[in-house]
Amino acid sequence: MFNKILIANRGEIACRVIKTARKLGIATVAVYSDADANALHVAMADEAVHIGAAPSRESYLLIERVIAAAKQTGAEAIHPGYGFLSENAEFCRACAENGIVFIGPPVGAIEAMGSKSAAKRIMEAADVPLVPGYHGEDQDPALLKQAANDMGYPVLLKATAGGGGKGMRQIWSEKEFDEGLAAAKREAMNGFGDDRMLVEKYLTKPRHVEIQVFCDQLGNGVFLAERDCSVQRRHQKVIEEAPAPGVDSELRSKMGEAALQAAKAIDYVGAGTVEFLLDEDGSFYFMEMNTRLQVEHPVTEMITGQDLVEWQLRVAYGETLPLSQEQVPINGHAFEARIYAEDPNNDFLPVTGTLSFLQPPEENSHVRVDTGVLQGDEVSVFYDPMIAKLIVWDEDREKALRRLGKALSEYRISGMTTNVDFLYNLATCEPFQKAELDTGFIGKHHEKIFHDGEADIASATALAGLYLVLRRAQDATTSVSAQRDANSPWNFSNAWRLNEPHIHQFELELMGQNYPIVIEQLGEGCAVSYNITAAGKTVRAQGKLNGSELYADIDGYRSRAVIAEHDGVYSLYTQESALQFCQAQIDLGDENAGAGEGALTAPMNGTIVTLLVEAGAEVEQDSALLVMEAMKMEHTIRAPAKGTVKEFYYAPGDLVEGGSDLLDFEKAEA
Ligand code: MV4
Repeated sequence: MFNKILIANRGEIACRVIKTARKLGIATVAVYSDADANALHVAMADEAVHIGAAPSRESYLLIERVIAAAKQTGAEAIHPGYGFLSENAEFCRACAENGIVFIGPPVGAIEAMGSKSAAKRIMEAADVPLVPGYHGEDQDPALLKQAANDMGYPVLLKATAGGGGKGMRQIWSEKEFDEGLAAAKREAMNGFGDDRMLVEKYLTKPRHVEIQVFCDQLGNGVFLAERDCSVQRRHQKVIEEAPAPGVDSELRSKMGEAALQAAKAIDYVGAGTVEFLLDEDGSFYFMEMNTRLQVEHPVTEMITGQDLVEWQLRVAYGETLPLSQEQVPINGHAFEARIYAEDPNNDFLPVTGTLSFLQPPEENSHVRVDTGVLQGDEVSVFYDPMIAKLIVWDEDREKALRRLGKALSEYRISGMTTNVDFLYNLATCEPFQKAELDTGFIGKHHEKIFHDGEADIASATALAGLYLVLRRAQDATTSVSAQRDANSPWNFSNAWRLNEPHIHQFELELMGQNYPIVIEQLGEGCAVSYNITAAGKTVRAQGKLNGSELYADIDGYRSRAVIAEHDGVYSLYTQESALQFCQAQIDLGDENAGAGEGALTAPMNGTIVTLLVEAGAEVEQDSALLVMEAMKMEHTIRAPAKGTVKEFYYAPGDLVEGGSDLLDFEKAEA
């Protein structure tokens, strides 16, 4: 087995390959760009070589730099991962020319699959089923039209030089053909500099079902079941699963044998994926073949119990396949959801930023997280904004899907927008649960998936208010007891006159709206409870804070939430949702906020009960300054910002009129 390999990639796949190499006792070399100097894959590798600036074309795509790094470190082989140079024939050739093993297929296989139309011709010769159509060299419009008429409408015009969904045009009737062909040719010439077309029967509700194949250098080949990747958005896979719902063992064998025929037709070696369009009637048609390990390979690993990177390393080293076809097991069901830094409510535009809070679900035999980032890392503009792949497994699809929903609800990320909520909505919507899959799924069920359904504001504000009042109690106990005699009855945040309610007031900013919250504190000691009034609703609440965990009971409904705070913004994660909120800033200079310049006024007529800090004290925002009693209720007056209490205007026992200035407060310099 190899002693040392270089991973010519970054992010989660680089980390993933390093893990298997480490398992096999193989030393690893990472390569990294300026932007990845502190990346996880660099830290995980035994050695690392800087190969250039952040833009991929100045680092990860520079063949000579990658080869030089391998030679500098004595790496015997290079794993290309996916993307970057993984399907680059020139790179594959450069490895061979430098005596370095390319962990992947022979260069001829890469070249054969590089052209969509050449690939189709090879598959046709190998009796691999193709969509009925025409993909010949003769591009006479009359011939193309005759082909369309012969196969029947609708047909799909595909630019030969296109791929990944680019350069396709549907033609629904003969009278549309001429204009449609002319438009498709213009677009292809503009987009690819090549206006050659192929014409195919248009499958209106196909599924994308792909077969994992593996071939060794000794002529052996097996298929490791299939994956359903129909849930895509603009040809980007979103959720993948294995095995494909509704594919029985007979259809699996047919597709698997067809995939192996395709692989054998190009003398394939290594991990490969043959993509098929599966029609509603069970017919399947070759779409394309990918000559690399796919992003979604983990779902195959979970149902077969195989480590496909280990297979790649063994096959590249010249070993025979670890299993024969009969020995390939298929157990249970697996899903993969791709966690992205992108905004589903803004056309999925990628977002950048710092992962200020990153708490994946706990991993176990059912939950796997493949990631290349840690809390505090930047998601930059230079690379694919994938944060992680969340993979789950269970005995059957229903159980696995339940695990996916739960794991997604436990994936807590703040510091940037992600697609986690979108994935949760998708995984839990009824059509997906019923496996009503086809490549138009997301478009068809848009309203179920994108429901930015009014987060239940009342419960959200109640939870937020409960958190803030418990946090205040915690802080008050810490700060006041630190400042004053520990035996004073005022020392405890929950110390007040028996049966006299204590009022807290907050102003929350939540989803761009301000929500005033009034919290009446009742009971004392461990029997503390609260009447929380917000968004027009009053609930009875109690709870406990344990670090970043909030155990809440709102009107008898008990739940657990996790709170992260960053720069004054709180992210509150519950089983159902994640919400961000912050305390609306009270502008000291704004007399409407009830606080004159530097002073704080009595909310109503009342009596000063106690002063909680000395004049001259420097305090943090929200520190308790004094307690006054009004209308049989106690009010704690707090510091609206970090600053200094210059002077109290009243002493305990004094009567004050509503609106009177109570003290002079000087806000700290920003
Ligand atoms: C098709 C098709 C329907 N009929 N060909 C999209 C990109 C490339 N993978 C081939 N694609 C399709 N070819 C015929 N004759 C529908 C698609 C298609 C698709 C295929 C797989 C996964 C997602 C897709 C999304 C839109 C269209």
